[in-house]
Amino acid sequence: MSVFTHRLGAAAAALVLVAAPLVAQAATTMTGAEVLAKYNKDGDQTIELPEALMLAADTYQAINPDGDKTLEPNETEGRLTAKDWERANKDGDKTLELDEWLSIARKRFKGADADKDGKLTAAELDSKRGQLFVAMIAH
Ligand SMILES: [Ca+2]
Ligand SMILES: [Ca+2]
Ligand SMILES: [Ca+2]
Ligand SMILES: [Ca+2]
Repeated sequence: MSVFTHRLGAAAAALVLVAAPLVAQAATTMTGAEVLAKYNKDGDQTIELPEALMLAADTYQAINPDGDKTLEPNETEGRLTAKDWERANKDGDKTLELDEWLSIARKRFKGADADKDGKLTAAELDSKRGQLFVAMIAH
């Protein structure tokens, strides 16, 4: 391999390293405090599971601009990974139905609920797993 092509290869590898976090970046990022201020409707300082699922259902509508009853992969960019799709898309079609979407939301909520009390606090929302939930539902 010539020095020139070797350098090109290194440059390409560096580009991939730089680009990777951008691809994984959430569509919207919000802190736990911002999430509570915007989405917590009942006056406490937490998001409970029923609130989380209602919120996820709202998001499902909000990010579905073509107005059909399903999400396509381009509509979940920055929110779901290919692996989420693989796991949740039980019927194996190319679309995500509401129940499939909510099953992911429920799983991410539980993953973020470190103390397992059924509520997400600002701190839990700010955790790494909390931010996975936030990335999914922020809109
Ligand atoms: Ca609440
Ligand atoms: Ca759609
Ligand atoms: Ca499906
Ligand atoms: Ca909790």
